[in-house]
Amino acid sequence: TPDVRERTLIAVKPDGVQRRLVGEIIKRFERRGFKLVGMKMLQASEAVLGKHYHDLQRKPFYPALIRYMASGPVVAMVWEGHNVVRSSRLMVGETDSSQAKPGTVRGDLSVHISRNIIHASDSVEVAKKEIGLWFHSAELINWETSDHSDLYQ
Ligand code: DGI
Repeated sequence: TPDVRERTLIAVKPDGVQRRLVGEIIKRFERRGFKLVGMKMLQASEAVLGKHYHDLQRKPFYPALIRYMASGPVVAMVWEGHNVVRSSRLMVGETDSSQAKPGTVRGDLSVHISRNIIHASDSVEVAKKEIGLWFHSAELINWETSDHSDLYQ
């Protein structure tokens, strides 16, 4: 039986919210068959963003990245389902929007790496850390979808 409890953090970045792409992005994950288990709009603090992008601290683009991510609201979500981390990365596309394939969120909706509209965790381990950073456990809802047997064996 497939592990249907895997979770990932998806965030619509400030440019995605400004461009009114929240609904479009949610639609893609819903239609794929993933389950939304947490969602909130917030303006991220530099403290959270510093932890979230800890590994990029020494990159030349880091200060601009933090400024951009703190510049307006983001919509943070936790999505659940079989292989959701890997599948989401495929749905989101390459980091550099100009290399992202058509059919992906970035490849359909953005043109530059510095404004790539969406975040998706890049491994199951990282997803656990990021979900813990962005959400309190009480903000995540355990619920059953009525179409489970249409999505999974
Ligand atoms: O997991 P990703 O978001 O696809 O990529 P990442 O974790 O390597 O980088 C995090 C974000 O940092 C990415 O979504 C956009 C930004 N970034 C990464 N590399 C560059 C960059 N921004 C600029 N301007 N230039 C870069 O080379």
